[in-house]
Amino acid sequence: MELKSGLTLSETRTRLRSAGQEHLLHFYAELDPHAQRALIEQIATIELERLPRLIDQYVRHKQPFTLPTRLEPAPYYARDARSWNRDQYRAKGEELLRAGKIAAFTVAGGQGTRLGFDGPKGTYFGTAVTRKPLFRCLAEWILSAHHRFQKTIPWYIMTSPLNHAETVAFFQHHAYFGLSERDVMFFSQGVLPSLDLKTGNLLLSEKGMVATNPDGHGGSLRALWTSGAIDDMKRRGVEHLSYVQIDNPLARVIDPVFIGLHAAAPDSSAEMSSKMVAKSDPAEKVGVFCRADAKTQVIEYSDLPREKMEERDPSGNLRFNAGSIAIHMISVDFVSRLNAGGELSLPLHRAEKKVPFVDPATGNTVQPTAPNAVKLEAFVFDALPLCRSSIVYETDRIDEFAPIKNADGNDSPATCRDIQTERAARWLEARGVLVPRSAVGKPECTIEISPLTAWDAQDLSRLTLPPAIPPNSELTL
Ligand code: UD2
Repeated sequence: MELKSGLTLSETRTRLRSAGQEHLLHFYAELDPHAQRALIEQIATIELERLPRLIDQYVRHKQPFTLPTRLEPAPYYARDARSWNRDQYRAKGEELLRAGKIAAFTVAGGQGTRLGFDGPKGTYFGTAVTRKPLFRCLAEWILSAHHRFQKTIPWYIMTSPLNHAETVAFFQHHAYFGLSERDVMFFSQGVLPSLDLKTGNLLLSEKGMVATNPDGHGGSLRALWTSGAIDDMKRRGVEHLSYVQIDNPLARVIDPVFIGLHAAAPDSSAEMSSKMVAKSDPAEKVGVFCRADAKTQVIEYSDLPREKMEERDPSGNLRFNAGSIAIHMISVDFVSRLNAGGELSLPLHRAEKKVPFVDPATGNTVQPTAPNAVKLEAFVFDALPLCRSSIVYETDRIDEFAPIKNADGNDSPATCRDIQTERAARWLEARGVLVPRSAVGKPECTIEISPLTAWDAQDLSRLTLPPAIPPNSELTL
C-alpha cells in the first residue's frame, strides 16, 4: 500500500532494522489498518539515521557541558537609562509599530508537567481577580497595542502536536479574544523521540505510537521557517518578532523601548536581543547572560558552576546577575539566514524524565516511578551566539516577570497573583491612591489591571481612581 510518506511496511522494517529499532513494530499486527498507517507515517518522520549519534552522545556518554574558558558577565542597557536615551528608542520602536513591521510570537508548545495541569498552559488561569486564561492576558496586550499604534500586530503561536488542536479550539471558543482570526496564526513545533535511559532505544507510548517529546522552544526557529510563518511575515512586511513565553502573564508583549533598542542600538545587529532582570538570589532558576569570545550567550542555571553563581563584584553585587526572563526580539531576516543553509541545528540539551511506555514483553503500559528516558530539547537562546552582535536590556522584575511554572512554591499561581497585585499597587500609589499594606509592606487587597486599561502608572492618569482601596477587597481595572 502506498502511504503519505511513500514508505511501505517492509521498507519501514528495513530502516528500523538497520537502526536497531525493529521493536517499534512489535504490536503492528494487532493494530487496526488506520493505526498501522499512522504508525508507519510517524516512524517516517523520525530521522533514524541521526539516532546512533544521539544515543552515543546523550545516552551512553552524557556529553558534559563545557563552560567557555573566559566567561564574563554580559553588558546590558540598565533600567535607570543614565547612559542611554530611553525616549529616542521608544520613538524608534513606535515608528516600527506604526509601520506594521512588528509581530508578536509566543511559544506555547511546552507540556506544563511541573504545573500538573493537563491541557495547553495558555488555557490555565493567569490573572489575580478574574482568572483570565494566560492566552487572554497576552491577547489583551496585543489588542491594546493595535489600538495604540493603529496597526495590526499579527500574532504567531507555536504549539506542539500534543496541544495544537486543543489550542486552536480554545481560541475559536473564545472568538480569538477580540483579535481578528486572520491575524492569529498557529503552527506546530517538531518532536524528537524520547530515548530509553539504559539502552538509548526508542519507546512506544502506545502499541501504535512512538514516544516523542516537543523539540524545545529552540525548535521554534526551525518551525517558523518550515511552517511558512516566515513567508507569511514577509508578505505582510513584518521585520521583527517580539518573542514571549506563554507562562508569564506580566510580559510586555509589545514593548516600544525594547523594540527600538533591538532595531537601532549601535551595538545591536538587530538579529536577536534579550531582556533580563537582576537575579533574586544566586540560585534562582533562570539562565544568565554572559559574554564569551565576544558573543552574548545564556548559560542555563543548571550549567553555571556554583562558584560563578555566587561570585560578587567589589560592591557586593552578584557578578553574573543578568537573569534571562525568556523575552526576545528576533528579526525575520535572522531566522531566514539561520534556515537558509538547510537544516538548522542548535545544540541539544538532555533531561532525564519519567516517560510511560508499553513493555514489549507484556504489552502493558508501565508508569515509571523514576526517570527512565532521556528527552532532548533545543533552547532558543542558543541562537544568540549566532548573531553578529546581540544586546541585553534590563527590565524590572515586578513590572514584567511573574511566570507560572509550579503548582505551588516559587513561580506558582500564588506568587504570580502577588506580583500582579504588587505591580498594580505601585501604579495606583504613583497616582496617589492609598493601597492598604501589611506591616511587611504586602498589599492587603487583590488588584488586576488589564493591559487594555494601562501599560504603566502614567496610563492610569486618564482614569478617575478611588482615593483608597478598602482592605481585603478586590479591584479590577
Ligand atoms: C525558561 C528558561 C530559563 C528562564 C525561564 C524564565 C529554558 C531552558 N530555561 O525556564 O532560563 O529564562 O524560562 O521563565 O528555556 N516551550 C515550547 N516547546 C517546548 C518546550 C517549551 O513551546 O518544547 C515553551 C513553553 O510552553 C514555555 C516556555 O517554552 O512557554 C518555557 O519552557 P520551560 O518551562 O521548559 O522553561 P523553564 O521554566 O525551564
